[in-house]
Amino acid sequence: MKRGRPCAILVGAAIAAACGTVEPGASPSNRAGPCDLAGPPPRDLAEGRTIGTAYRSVFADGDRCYAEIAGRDFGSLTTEIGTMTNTVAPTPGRFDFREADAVADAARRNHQDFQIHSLIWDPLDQQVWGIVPEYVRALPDAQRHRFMTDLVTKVVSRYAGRASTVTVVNEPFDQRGGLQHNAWWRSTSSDEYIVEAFRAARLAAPTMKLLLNEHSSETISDKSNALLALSKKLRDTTVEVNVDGKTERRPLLDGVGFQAHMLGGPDQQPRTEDMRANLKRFTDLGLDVRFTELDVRIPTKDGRAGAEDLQRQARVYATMAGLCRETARCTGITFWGFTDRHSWITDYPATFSGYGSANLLDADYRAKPAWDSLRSALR
Ligand code: 9MR
Repeated sequence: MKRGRPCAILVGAAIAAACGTVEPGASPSNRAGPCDLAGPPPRDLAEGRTIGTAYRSVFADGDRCYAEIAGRDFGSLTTEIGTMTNTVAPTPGRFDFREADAVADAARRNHQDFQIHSLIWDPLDQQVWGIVPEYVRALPDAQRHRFMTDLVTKVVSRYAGRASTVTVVNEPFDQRGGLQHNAWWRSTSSDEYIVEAFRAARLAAPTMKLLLNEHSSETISDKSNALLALSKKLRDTTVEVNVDGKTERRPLLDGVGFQAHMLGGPDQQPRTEDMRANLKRFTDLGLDVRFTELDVRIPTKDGRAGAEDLQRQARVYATMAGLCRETARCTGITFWGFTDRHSWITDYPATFSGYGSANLLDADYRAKPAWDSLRSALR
């Protein structure tokens, strides 16, 4: 990933010279400090909802703006990689919570909500990421299943009382709505692994909000139909827990996370009405909904986006914010990063060839048109 020199350590004219390349449509740098952004921050604009961002502690090293903006302008921090299997359980018998703790600590310092993400996930199309370490894959089915429930218990109980929300299972479906035959699925050859992961999470932290998370399910499709059916099953399954000294039964599921990795090129947007109707199917079950990984990638040439694409991107951000605002059970939005300096879209150019510039701020932390359109839509 190209990073360049952190702009935040430069001052005055040196910022303009070294951090140079202003995107067309980005706000001019008439700001007092390199990390300043005009107007009220998104975190203050959506009453009753948390407007937050994914966070990775290493990005704050030597880059003041990353930590400052994440802490000041957003209402929640979510572990971007801190609670994935390969981060918390990299080798047999060893747990590593340094990254997740760092995100939790940053959220506490900034008086923010803290959310943990993507606990049980094994992306078949990105095996190179090694999310499920080899030693876990090699376990016999029953042991791998046990490892999974123990892992959920360990992580969720560690953050009980600190994290408001956890996306317990991420991306269980393929594009046609079949269950992905990944390492976790192989333990039970059915959706039972999902039910058991949720049961372990509920028992470990009865009041934490438990979410099921998917990508490309924002509209009505075979995939979102399957997600709906599984959500209903998890909602209808209850488990006995103890809350404040009282025994009660709680459903395994509180809500559904729609990742919302959107496209901002011409004619690439789903119909808003279709997304609205889809969300309603989930909230009608009494479930919360949340956009959990929102970003909007747009066509770029040599890393730069054009003015029209930036304007269309601004409209897509506003559409998603508007959808959340009008949906009573939408708990808010998590952006999958907030600056083009650190974006998974440009981290994987082979996957997203010709696209980039997906976040609200440019690589030098200047507001893009989306920053203002988002804030207007949240008000
Ligand atoms: O943004 C994350 C990226 O930096 C990591 O390399 C990758 C693998 O650890 O995970 C990315 O986040 C993913 C998220 O957890 C689930 N949905 C898809 C996101 C992008 O792959």
